[in-house]
Amino acid sequence: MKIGILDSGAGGLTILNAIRQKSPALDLIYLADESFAPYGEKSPEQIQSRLIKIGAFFEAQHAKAIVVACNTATVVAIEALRASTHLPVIGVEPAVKPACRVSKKRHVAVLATPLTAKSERLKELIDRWREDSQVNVMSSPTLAFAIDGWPESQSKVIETVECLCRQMLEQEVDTLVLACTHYPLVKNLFEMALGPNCEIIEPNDGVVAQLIRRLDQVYSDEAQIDLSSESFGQIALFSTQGTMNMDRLTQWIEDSA
Ligand code: DGN
Repeated sequence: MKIGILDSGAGGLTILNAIRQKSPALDLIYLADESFAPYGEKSPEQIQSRLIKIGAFFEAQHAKAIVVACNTATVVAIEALRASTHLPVIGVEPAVKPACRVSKKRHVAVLATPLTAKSERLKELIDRWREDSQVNVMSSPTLAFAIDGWPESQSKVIETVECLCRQMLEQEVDTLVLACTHYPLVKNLFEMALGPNCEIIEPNDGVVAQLIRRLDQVYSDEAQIDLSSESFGQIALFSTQGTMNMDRLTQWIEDSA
């Protein structure tokens, strides 16, 4: 059973790896929309029409479900994609709920792209789950794109992460939500800059659980065969920028597995 996974670049590979670990028999088609990156600087309408095209691509590839492995695209365009395809569509959302539950000092930071940071959906999640926690929303217009440029952009990535983490430490944040799928690719840099007293929350587990639930609901017996098998399915990588970044994407998968 094939699953289509999309992101603007390498970030969604963190979700691909999580799906692979939980359900290795699924065939995974990954589309890095690099010619249109970064999504964080586009208008919602631009991302919506982009996702509708990518949905049609996955349908043509005979995918059985689509995972929008990008917070930005989820908050601004998932409904437009759902309206355009008969396939189940699973998105990724900022993990505000688990963060507010684990924060001991009741001080959470959510780090996202500018579009996610100013979205209504993030506001709703914070209003719903914050209770007595203070939740600081922080955004970086450059970090996701810089991560896509790794390793050439390494010093820029390190400098940006350190600068953001300094602000979080000054504000005595004890729980950080990585609300862009690119950021877990450099989780070690956040861990180094924040030290052991700050918990870092990623969204992967929730997305995988939701995918499995939907496959089970929509395809029942057929899905069960793939979900219970221990054999390995295939991974196909596509980039809208052509083939030049394939080696780098493959390397990310190996490094972050
Ligand atoms: N990985 C995307 C996200 O989760 O928001 C980054 C989008 C972008 O291109 N900046």
